[in-house]
Amino acid sequence: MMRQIMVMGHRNPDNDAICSAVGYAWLKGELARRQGIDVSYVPVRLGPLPPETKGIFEKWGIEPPLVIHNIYARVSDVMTPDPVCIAGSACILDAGRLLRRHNVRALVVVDEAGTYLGLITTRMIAERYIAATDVLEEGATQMAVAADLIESLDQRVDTLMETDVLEMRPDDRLDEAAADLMESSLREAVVLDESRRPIGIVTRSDIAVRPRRQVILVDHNETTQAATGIQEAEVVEIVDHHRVGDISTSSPIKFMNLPVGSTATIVAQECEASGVEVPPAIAAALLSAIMTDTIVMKSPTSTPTDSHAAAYLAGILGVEPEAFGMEVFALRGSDSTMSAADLVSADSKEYALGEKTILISQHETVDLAGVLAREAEIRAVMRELLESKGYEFVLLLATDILAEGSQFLLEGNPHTVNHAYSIVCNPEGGNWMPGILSRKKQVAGRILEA
Ligand SMILES: [Mn+2]
Repeated sequence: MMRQIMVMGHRNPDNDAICSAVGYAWLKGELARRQGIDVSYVPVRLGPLPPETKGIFEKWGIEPPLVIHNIYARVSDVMTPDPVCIAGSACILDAGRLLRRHNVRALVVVDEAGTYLGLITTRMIAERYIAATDVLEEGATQMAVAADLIESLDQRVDTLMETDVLEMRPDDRLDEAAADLMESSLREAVVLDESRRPIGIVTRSDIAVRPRRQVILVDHNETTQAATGIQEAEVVEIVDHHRVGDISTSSPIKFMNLPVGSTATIVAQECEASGVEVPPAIAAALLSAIMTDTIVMKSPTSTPTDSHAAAYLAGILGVEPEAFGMEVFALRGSDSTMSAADLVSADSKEYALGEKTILISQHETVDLAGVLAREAEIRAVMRELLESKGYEFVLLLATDILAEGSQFLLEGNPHTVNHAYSIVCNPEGGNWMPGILSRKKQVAGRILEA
């Protein structure tokens, strides 16, 4: 099977997390093809597509990455697929021939429709032969034993097969399945599909070495923002533009972390440096991500490197970067059709603040008054999150792209935010914070250091 490396962005994916995964998976695949390396790079995402991403993907015919919920190793990662099968009505002689021809120790027994019935192994056949010697002990002649053995060659497989076999599904978590197999009396388990057809065999030796899924992280490098099970995976590369977090690796890896406006900028830079010909769809996805992360280059996180990358991608598309950016924001749709829950959660990030966890959400808008008109509804959602997740506080930045500032709405303990900005958080109406556009540069860091 071709080695597969997943390229994934953070939880609650934003446009940059998804487009950078798509763009970087494409670039790595292209480079691997050039070098004749047999690896496939698969972009995945940990949540729904933001509306602007959906719009861009539809317009440019980009396949949305697969959604995954965790990256635990699965039974399908270790099973031997396409097991050798034998009909229940076949005889032991046939079974013996199949075992020898395929050089395996177990056959899956199926009925005429191909449905799973049981398992027949070399050990079961050997036991049948050893049982024949019982006749000898009872004083029978060697001829009688030989006759019994000859007879057994015609015996039906389904009279000898084991039916008490551990059954697995390909998507079962490997750690749990492995524990079950160690406790099972047989050293093999069968893997069945939904219609109970055998699709694989797992033996104890298959689980002796636990495989680790290989992943490339883009747009994050912190455990709390990564897929569940990240500790079990092997992180082989990181491309990011956030603070250095807590992901650790056992071997040296390529870790590209730059203080630029978007991860897509770094991906674009890599494309340019490697001299590949970027297809327009990939250029559009990457450019859209630069534009959303830098709020059309207005955010203080935006650097000359971002402008350069945007110009490079816009050149491929024959567009003007800022105009393209405004079109991307227009794809987000209006705030009035967005639920308060989406408005609070669509772009929210958890951070560890000492022993506590905080949530900082951001909603970028061109209609701040419209958002604030729904304050009561929004605060109710924030309080619900605060209680259900046990956050120290939930802070929403309602960012006005045109006025270039953010309204802070806070639920929970305001102490840290009050202290960080020398303000008193208003429990009603919130606080207008002019010039604050970047959660990362102007909010998260400041709060974590306060
Ligand atoms: Mn980003």
